[in-house]
Amino acid sequence: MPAYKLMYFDTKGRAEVIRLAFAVAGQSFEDKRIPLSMEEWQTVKPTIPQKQLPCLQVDGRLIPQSRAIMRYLAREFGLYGDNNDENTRVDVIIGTAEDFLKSVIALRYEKDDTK
Ligand SMILES: N[C@@H](CCC(=O)N[C@@H](CS)C(=O)NCC(=O)O)C(=O)O
Repeated sequence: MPAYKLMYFDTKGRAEVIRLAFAVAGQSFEDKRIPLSMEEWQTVKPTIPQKQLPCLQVDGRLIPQSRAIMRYLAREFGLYGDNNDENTRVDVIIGTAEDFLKSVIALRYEKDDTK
């Protein structure tokens, strides 16, 4: 098995589903959490493709984009289904989770308390 290192901030956000995929697969990984204080992130950022997290390191190769990472691991761990219909059901769940996350993030930064 390759050595996996998942880089993200010290929160669930876009990384938690990836962490869950490792847990479901029983695969160990380094859960590198960069402190939300932006100091360390500003040092790390220039080394990350697309300059955003999460980013997965697989034996030294860097994979950006949370959905690409999820699909990569799902294929690696046999969690993506066995045929096109099953793959598509997984894609629907991934897309729905993304929509849900976007609405949670919007709520987090909403200034109007009544909403
Ligand atoms: N489409 C990207 C979005 C990644 C993204 O927005 N990452 C944010 C944290 S959730 C980030 O790295 N923010 C810090 C920055 O842009 O400097 C993905 O799904 O991975």
